Amino acid sequence: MEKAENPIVGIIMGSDSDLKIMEAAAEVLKQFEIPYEITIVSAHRTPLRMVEYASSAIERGLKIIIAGAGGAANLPGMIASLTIIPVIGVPIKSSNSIDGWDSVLSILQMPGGVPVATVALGGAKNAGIIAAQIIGTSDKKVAEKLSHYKQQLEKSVLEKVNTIAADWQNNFDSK
Ligand code: RP5
Repeated sequence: MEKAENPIVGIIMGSDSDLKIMEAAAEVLKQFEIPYEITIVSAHRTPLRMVEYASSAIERGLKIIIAGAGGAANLPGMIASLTIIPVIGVPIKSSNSIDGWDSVLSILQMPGGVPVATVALGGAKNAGIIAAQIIGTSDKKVAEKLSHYKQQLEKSVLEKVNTIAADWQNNFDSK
């Protein structure tokens, strides 16, 4: 388990095969300087570890859990049933997935009362951003980094607008 000194976000996944997707969430948290831990917790294969992880989350200082799983992806929902901190679910198209919809629906279609904030298939990056946004509601430094991130997003699109406009004009003129 990779672990910052005092992690406030827990990133968990059902299998090491999910890591290539879930590492995008870790990259975002690193970018926003939010301490996190990342580990494997399987609802099917390590159910007792799952109970222990979720039920000790608050006392260990976690504020949010990002949980990714594929196929019959019940890890995020089970974690949500065991804690009151927000759970962000990342559906993963895994080797046992039919086409990814199985994982999307397993995580998304939680019954009323036990929500999992579900991102797109493979959307670990957005899970990291949502976690940062939640932290940013009470952490000014993270909020400032998020504002800067949004400004950069806008800037990069506007640069492409200018590039496309210039390229288009050049191509048009040369016809
Ligand atoms: C799920 O089963 C895991 O989250 C993973 O996406 C999928 C396949 O696991 P492996 O067979 O690759 O370990 O529980």
